[in-house]
Amino acid sequence: MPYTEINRDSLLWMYETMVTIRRFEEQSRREADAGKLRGMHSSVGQEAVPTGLCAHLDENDYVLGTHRSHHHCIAKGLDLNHMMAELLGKSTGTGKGKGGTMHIADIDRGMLGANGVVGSNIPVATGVALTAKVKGTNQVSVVFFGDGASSQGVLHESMNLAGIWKLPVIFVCENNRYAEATPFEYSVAGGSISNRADGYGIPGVSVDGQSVMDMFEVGREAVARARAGDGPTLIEAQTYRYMGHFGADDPLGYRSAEEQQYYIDRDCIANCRAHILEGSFAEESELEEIDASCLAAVNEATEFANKSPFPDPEELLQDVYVSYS
Ligand SMILES: Cc1ncc(C[n+]2csc(CCOP(=O)(O)OP(=O)(O)O)c2C)c(N)n1
Ligand SMILES: [Mg+2]
Repeated sequence: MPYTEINRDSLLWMYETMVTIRRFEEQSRREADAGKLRGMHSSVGQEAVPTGLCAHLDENDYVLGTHRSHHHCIAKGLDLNHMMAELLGKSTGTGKGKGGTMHIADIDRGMLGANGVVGSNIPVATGVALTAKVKGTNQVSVVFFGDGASSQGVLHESMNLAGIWKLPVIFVCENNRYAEATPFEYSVAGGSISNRADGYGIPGVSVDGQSVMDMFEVGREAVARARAGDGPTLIEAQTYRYMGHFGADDPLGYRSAEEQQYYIDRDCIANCRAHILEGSFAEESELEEIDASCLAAVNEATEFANKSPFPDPEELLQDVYVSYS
């Protein structure tokens, strides 16, 4: 794929964002292994997908995620300290510690929420796009979801409405080849998710989700299309999660070591690093400085989160959607 508009600043931002996500996820895993959080779904391996897309968004645009959403939140610019605190259930977290890993949201930064109910954010993002269109705000709504979620009826209803009303929504399927232990080949009829866009008269594109440069190109076009009022795009990003579904499962129980290695050999961070160096966009030493600052930021967030207090039990029923009093 020809890379038309990727300048040094964009490339370095994307490299930094992906390294930050990787370090954050490794640390989250350690915190989970130490028993400080539950239900952590690692996004290691999938960093390029939201990074290449979010490079085209500003803070007024919206992102909606899934149960596996730490990478979406970081790519949308959420504060690492408050994210890590949310994971550990602390009062300084994005949701004051009541949401946890699967429900991180920061409305001020346009992250309308991760969500543990598979597929549920797809129609919400479509409604958000409808609001933007009716109000004429020029905002774009991006929803990430998995290959498993792609067979939920709500995606099809949403693509239909977004198609007829030309809504500024981008449907991004992260096809990491598995829904828990169920392989994509078993659960997706027709062998392609992007082809499903044809039925709704909207563009559907399959892209190498391990290449942040490819994601950037496809994202640029989809965001421009949405902003121009030309309607939605369905992006199927071919990617892979390196870890188990949620940490406690052994992925080698349902996939081969050779398959895992195939994707690890095409790692998005190594791939971007090579692209930067080969194109002389930066020196090795500059990348090392970025690596060090990403690690330092994650370490700082971990310290902040661990030192923060748990919410007061008196606050249990505050800020919750439904309470019994
Ligand atoms: C409506 C609903 N059904 C089932 C589940 C249980 N569940 C949690 S994650 C998951 C698999 C999702 O797979 P996919 O959409 O491919 O996302 P990935 O985990 O690969 O990121 C399932 C079935 C759920 N959380 N919500
Ligand atoms: Mg999946």
